[in-house]
Amino acid sequence: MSKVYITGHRNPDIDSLCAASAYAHLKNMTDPENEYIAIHCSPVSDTVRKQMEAMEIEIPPYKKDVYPKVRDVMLKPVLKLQAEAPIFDLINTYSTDKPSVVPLYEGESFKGLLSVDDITGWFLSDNKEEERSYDLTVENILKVIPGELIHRGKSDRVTGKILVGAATFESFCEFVDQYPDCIVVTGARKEHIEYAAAKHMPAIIITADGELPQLDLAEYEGPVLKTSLGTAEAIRRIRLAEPIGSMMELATEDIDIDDLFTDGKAIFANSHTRGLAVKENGEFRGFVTRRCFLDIPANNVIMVDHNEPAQSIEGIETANVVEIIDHHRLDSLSTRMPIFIAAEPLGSANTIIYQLYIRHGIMPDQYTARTMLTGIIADTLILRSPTTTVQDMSAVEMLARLAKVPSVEEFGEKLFSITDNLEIQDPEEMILSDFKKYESGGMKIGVGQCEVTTLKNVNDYADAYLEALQKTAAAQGLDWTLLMITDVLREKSVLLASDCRANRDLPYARLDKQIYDMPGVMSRKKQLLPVLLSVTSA
Ligand SMILES: [Mn+2]
Repeated sequence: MSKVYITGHRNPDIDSLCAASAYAHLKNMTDPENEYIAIHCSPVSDTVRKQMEAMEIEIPPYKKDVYPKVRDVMLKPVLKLQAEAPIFDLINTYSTDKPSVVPLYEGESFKGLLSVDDITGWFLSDNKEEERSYDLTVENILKVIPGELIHRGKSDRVTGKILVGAATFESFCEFVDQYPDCIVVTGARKEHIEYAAAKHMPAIIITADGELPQLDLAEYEGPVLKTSLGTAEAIRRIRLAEPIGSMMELATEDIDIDDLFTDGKAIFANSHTRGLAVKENGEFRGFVTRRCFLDIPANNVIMVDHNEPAQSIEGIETANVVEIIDHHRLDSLSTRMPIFIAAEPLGSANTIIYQLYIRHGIMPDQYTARTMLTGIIADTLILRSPTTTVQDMSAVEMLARLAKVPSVEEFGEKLFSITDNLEIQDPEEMILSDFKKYESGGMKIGVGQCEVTTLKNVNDYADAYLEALQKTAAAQGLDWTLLMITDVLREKSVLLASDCRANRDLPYARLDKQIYDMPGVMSRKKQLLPVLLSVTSA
């Protein structure tokens, strides 16, 4: 199962947000093999947020970028080895699996990554010429040497080298006197055992099959274990009773789960480390090894309501674009594989998505119908914009029925009434909430658009907005900044313009100062833009 992110364009509008949600819903039904996740890729303006809230439609979650992350290649720990467990357990694990690092735990908490280098290092040092001393727990000894504890002793820990009681009693005694801190491994020899006990050797392991002779261990403080293993095997195993944690030489370095893939790769390129612990808010989540960074992963993305990489989520150039659903001019990216594209010059991306539901024979549920209806109503200005097509109208008719919306008109008025009172909004924010930039005749032009349900009170706020247009022009380095305020019910607009010589050439009646009347004008791209281009190129 792979994840596919569905995103609308940057500075998301209602059509974009609704299209991502509605399409993810359809894809999850028609392709259960994969997981489709609707997202938005740049902050949602306050106005759009309020409109979505008023229409009771959820905004898909925010995702900043689709660059490959450490998260995308992280390995989840399958084995949970306790640092206190005997090395013997680790060997059993390695014979079935051959990981280059193994996470070690202390209870439930992560202790560090044990690497194959640590393991090699331990075995090399264990087999060096000098005799080694072992630091063991009685619990671990019992885990690696099957047998019975016939005398418990006083401590749970045992430290010492290993001495075999194979010699005659006399020479054994000499050994014991010479090496007083050894764990004694011997057969069922009463004299040997009692001498070792009398000399307080740290532990005694008796390798014997049958009954033991009567032993006097009352004064002895170390543990005595009886096993049916042979002496050679008991000695081989006792070394492996050391805790796994004792093998770890270096502290484990961390990497954050949301760090970039390329940053993780760079760490491995510049160090000998075998693995890094992956942390999320300081909690251990998994680990990465060198192998994780051999191939760069790509996130799957479906672009809706846009097709230009420059308008898309950050990192789109590293992603695998698998589909495009759009109603804008094409200026798209190239792909490595053939992909599904549904591009039609309709009034809303949601109309195309509605048609895809029909194509798959799936009736949208009430909520999804409402989502698509909202997208179409928003983009077509309640079907009044000249971008509106017959398909948009029939989609709205059907979706309104499925969404149980009795009056599309009232539904639309509710949507646009949210921004109605421009007087109480922040002028600069409103200008920039839906702002597009163009270049023509050597001039840089910026045009904002706001939709309202009445233009009666324009004079109350026009001055503040004219001033804000001036400020916006300066802040953005623009020669001409305009705001189109559209009455979606009466199908007309008022245009506010910053100081510019080109104002004189506008073919609209001047109402006051730099305020113009635009009866019948609703579409920025279809009606206003051609006028602006012609007056600036003249
Ligand atoms: Mn759109």
